Amino acid sequence: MISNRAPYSVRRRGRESELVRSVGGLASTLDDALRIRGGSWLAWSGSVARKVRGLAKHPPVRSLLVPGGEYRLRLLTLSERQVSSYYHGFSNRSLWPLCHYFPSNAAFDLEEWRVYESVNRLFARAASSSVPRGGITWVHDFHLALVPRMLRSLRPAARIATFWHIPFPAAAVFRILPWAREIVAGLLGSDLIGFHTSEYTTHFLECARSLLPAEVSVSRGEVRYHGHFTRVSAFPLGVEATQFGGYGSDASVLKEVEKMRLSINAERIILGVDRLDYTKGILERLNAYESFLADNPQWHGKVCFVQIQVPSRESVPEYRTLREQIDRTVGRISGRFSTAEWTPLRYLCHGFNRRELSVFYRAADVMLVTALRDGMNLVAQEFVATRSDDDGVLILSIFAGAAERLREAILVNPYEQSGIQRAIEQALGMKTQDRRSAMVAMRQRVMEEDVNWWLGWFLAAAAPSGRRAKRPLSTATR
Ligand code: GDG
Repeated sequence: MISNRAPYSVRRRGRESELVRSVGGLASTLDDALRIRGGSWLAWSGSVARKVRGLAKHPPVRSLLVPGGEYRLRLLTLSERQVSSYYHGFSNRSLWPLCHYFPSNAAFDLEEWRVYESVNRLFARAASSSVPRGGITWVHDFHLALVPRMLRSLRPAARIATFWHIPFPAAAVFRILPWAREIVAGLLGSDLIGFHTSEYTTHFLECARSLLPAEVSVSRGEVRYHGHFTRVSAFPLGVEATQFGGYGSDASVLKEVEKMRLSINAERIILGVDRLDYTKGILERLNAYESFLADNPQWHGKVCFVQIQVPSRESVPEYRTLREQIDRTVGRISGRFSTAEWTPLRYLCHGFNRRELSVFYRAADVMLVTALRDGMNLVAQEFVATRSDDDGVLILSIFAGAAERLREAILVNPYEQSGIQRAIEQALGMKTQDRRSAMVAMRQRVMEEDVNWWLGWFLAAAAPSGRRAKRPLSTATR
């Protein structure tokens, strides 16, 4: 496994260091899979070294056994400059905004690109010593797009599979990136490239065709470039559905749900859960809620919108500005509508673990996911998985990858404020029977096509015989 962040962080305890597992998320699932299969995981340590001799060319790689000793974690130390240019810079300020259709938020800096390239080379070099014989090297995400080709040149026989976790935009947008060709060529060092949706897959293939002298079959999802064959396909990621479903019917969780509903003291609860990011459409959602309240006085005193927001990327200026805008908007709405008895909005600006999130998911009547673009959006699927009561309404952006799987949600274009407002009105007025039939249909798919279904399918497709791997029917058939 090769990814930017590791599933563990290192904590110092006097002279000793200890590995602390990150809570929840896909990393934990992949960690579990490696524990079963064995192997190694190469990632940036997450910390920044101020001065280490020879860091730029030969960074120290710390090799640690994960607790229990099932596999090795190999952690790369990066310098301050490397982290700021490769991670905060090129990854988060060039690729991220462009892939989410925000070219105006993107900055393109030659120096940052060069550092991105050199850090990708460090990863490829470090990985080349642990390429498994007969096994798969799995590269994750946009931080490491050049690694597949670099690793291929060092280890021509390696079996390399890459999963891209964010949207892949239309060729007309991706071509804005001055190094678009290099990124596409870099990814094509893989034997398999996976995306969340068929739309992203097609976009990537069209980029390969228009930017490179490559033979491309869009319909078969195949590329031949410099004599190397790559299969490109959609593998929509699922969630830890069994765990969330379990929380949704756990007696102690349900007790907390009751307590939460009593303390929020509203007939209906609307919920938003996001990492703070301009791609998530938080501001758009708040504005729509404000106009909903302005136009629907009959709901005053009866509805509460709970927005959970986990701070992220605070060193990138766009994120700091957004945080200020959201803070101001929340203040404006609360000030405008709150009364001594009623709080129309609760704003929780910190993270929660899976069990705590499940209490919110289960307590909500309406879940609002209004991402302006989102590779998949796991939160929407987690909400559905938790609803073992088959109740609750999901309002979902058409620009989230999850909309392909959750077609029975109330689908909205998040760029249309009045559309979000109408969806809120519709959701609050929906009959029990209609809520149930939509939730039952969505839940069946989320439970069947869970993260293990995805993992098994992707690994089968990544294996040397993978060209014949078909989409499995469901987890039940594994
Ligand atoms: C990227 C792509 C794609 C835990 N505590 C909190 C919290 N978590 C967990 C959630 C969920 C995950 O974090 C968030 O996943 P999302 O998919 O919603 O969003 P990104 O972080 O942007 O993830 C995305 C994903 O990669 C996987 O490929 O789906 O499109 O952008 O599992 O349970 N989340 C929040 N608050 C917490 O307190 N918001």
